[in-house]
Amino acid sequence: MKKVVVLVSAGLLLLALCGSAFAADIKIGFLVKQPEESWFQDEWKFAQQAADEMGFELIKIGTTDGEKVLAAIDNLGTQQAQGFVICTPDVKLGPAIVAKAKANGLKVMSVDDRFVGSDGKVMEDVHHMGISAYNIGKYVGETLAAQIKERGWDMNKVGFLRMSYDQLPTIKERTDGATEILVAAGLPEANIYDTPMKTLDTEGSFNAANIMITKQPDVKLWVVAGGNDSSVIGAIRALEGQGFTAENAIGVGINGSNFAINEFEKPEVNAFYGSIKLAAKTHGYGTAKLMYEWIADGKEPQKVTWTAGELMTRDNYKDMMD
Ligand code: FCA
Repeated sequence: MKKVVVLVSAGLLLLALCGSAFAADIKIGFLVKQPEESWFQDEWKFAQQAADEMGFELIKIGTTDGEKVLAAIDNLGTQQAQGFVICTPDVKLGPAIVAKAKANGLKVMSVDDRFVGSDGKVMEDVHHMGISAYNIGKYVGETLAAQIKERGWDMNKVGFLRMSYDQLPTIKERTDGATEILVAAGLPEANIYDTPMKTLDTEGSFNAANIMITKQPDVKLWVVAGGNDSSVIGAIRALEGQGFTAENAIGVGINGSNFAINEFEKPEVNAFYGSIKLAAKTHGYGTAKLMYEWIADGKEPQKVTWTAGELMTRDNYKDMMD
């Protein structure tokens, strides 16, 4: 009898061990540079959806600087994760991230911000999902140009508050795209007020814009573009502080997540006209799924995927919410 019990228990143990090699044992990290930004909260939310559906464990870590990134990758290694998706706080960390991942036996895929190698070129070997930044920037420019026209403003009198953050290529492409379209629509080059932000957040945008607007008291009509919603919303707050409203200022952001929705839900219409809503679900759920299939089925994702966006305004935001 004793022998039977021992055999049965051994059998059960074996079964349990075999079972544990499947989905339940797969751990995937999702590292983001700005965990307080609604865009990244959306990515996490959708990645969690993938984890719940597919039965793997998602480890979410906010990695706001290089030190935190490297510590997080070691931490994933210790937890015996098999891979991670990352939006790095600095694209130049690419080589260090790849080396750390390798040392810990982890697969890596970047999202949003693409790694740049020591030679200054994008690291094409690393799997990546990003937005078609230049086209989305052009979409911002087209939206602003259409609004200028609709209001009958004289292009020569419009100032373009370009909230730039050129150290991040995906952001530079966005502001370049918007600039190209505005100039093609007749905006004089002299009316471009390039306003570099120290940090890519609402505060960085507010501070930079505030100084620029104060320095240009002769500009009575402003249009604002930047790399994302925060870059534009900070500037809109600075404009409001100096008396500008929807009557004489127009801003169009990028992301279309909660930061933009909050603006549309304010009872009074303000100068934040719209946002190009990006595919947060594809960036969160999609990348987590690609990583899962890579680990579980050995199915390597395609090297690079570019996603598009759609204009979201007060008129359509409710229909566009995920
Ligand atoms: C960058 C920006 C984010 C978001 C993302 C797609 O990482 O910082 O706000 O626009 O690209």
